[in-house]
Amino acid sequence: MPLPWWTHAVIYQIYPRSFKDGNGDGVGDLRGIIDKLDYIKSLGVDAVWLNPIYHSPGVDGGYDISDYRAIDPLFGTMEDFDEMLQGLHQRGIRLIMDIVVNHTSDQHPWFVESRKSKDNPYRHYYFWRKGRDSGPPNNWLSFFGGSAWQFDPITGEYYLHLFSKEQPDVNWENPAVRNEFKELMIFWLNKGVDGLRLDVITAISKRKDFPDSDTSDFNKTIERYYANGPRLSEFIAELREQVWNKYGCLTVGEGPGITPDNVMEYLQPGRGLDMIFHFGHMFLDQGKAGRFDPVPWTLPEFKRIFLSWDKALVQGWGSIFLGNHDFARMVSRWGNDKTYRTESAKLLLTLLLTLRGTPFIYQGDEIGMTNFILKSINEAVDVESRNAWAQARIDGKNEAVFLKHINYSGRDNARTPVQWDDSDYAGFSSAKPWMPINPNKAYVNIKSEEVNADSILNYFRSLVHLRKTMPVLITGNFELVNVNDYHLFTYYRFTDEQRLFVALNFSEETLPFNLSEGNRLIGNYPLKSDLSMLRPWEAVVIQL
Ligand code: TEU
Repeated sequence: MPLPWWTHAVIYQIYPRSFKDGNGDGVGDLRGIIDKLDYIKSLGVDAVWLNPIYHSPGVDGGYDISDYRAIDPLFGTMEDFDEMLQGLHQRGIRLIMDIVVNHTSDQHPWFVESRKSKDNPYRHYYFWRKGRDSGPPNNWLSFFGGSAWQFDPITGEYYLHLFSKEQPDVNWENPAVRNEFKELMIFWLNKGVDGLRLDVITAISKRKDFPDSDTSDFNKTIERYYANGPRLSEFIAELREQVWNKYGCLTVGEGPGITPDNVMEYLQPGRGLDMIFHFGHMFLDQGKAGRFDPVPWTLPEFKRIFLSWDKALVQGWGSIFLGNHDFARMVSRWGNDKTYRTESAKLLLTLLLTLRGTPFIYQGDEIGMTNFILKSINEAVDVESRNAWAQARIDGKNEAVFLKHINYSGRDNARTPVQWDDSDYAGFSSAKPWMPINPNKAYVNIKSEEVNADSILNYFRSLVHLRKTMPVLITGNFELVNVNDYHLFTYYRFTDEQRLFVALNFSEETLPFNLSEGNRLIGNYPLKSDLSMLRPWEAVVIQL
């Protein structure tokens, strides 16, 4: 039986407000995407995952939705959407829409009604609870700092919001809510959308007694209290049976809190999701207090995480990503964005495109875009950074230290406009963009990469071509070599017919290494006669 299209796809993530501005208001939009359809096609990718473009007050970059069936005017019109979708399909590119299933905006009509009175028909679309000892119902904390409960004076009760207080969690225990979400998924699938990315789907089943969390480790709290609720598999199976099977659409769930031990519960053939994003590596450098509590990481830890997830997903299908709109730029986080930006960006792309599982590449990572350093916390735009600093200030944290944390792991890093050329606004817009342009657009931009045969962009294209011409990279087994090596990430991909070896030097060292076997299929340094060493941040893929 042939594997479904998404198993051999490369998927490109577009964060629309930072991709390309098509109407000169300084914010990316659908017309901007339409202007760049040929560029997207030139990457060789098979699908686009588009972050939310629905009506939203914009508290959380569009993840606070007030109308799931309407395009926010910031991004354009439904006609623009139809033109973009048609343009993608004409180029053989599928579209995956982002459906936020865990919460709505507090401006959504459902919530506007729900908070009006305790007997309002929409009251139980959300979670309302009485306070405890004149405080919140339990000790849960929001991802964005502070309590996960907001007191509402109209009815004197608290409502749950795992994210900002403007994002009340919806109640999937309520069949009416489940039907609402089925209907809105069907609305977009009827428009011809090819897949759904389901935001924080692992949190939609709540532990209805809302027990206090017994750990101060935030990622443990997510795993034990927010995600993996008692009816999660059941709710996913209901969507599979009543919606997704009818359309044959791709479903990829965002899975904070899942583990290698439980992931397959959510990927059961015929009952589950097709793929799920895990956060093992993405939370690796987060301490007990989460994103703004950075801790050092080591390459062996990084490799062990990939190994454990590859083993866990042998029966399922993995998704591979090293960055997205929620995390720092991959070359700044995992690579060396100073002396070896080009080499390490290519190395990370080699990892992304040669592991087992469908690779998701985030806009701008194909040219090694880097983090953007804020000079002051006041420059932070993202609600997660701003709320976290507000809480940190209450807790008496040092501003300079916190700014360092925000510059290391804040989400604004990934949301500076895509750098199309070296002009004032980097070819992103004709007006001052909503977010600052990274000054390195002078030399980090698509235009200059296009004309350089050795650019990161053209290396990425070659990697995509390699992945599409080597079935072993799609279905081949994965065998990690020497997990304890602190500098080298090396592994085999093999089937009965083909065997590849990938060697990645995650260091500034030149290391002895025998490269004499086989023939090199791709590498991020010029070929050399001396095949006895790996240069700093050198990546090679060898056919044995
Ligand atoms: O992210 C949810 C999530 O669990 C985290 O991975 C994410 O990093 C978040 O910032 C907490 O640190 C999804 C969306 O990708 C994110 O953009 C939204 O802010 C969030 O849900 C709420 O919808």
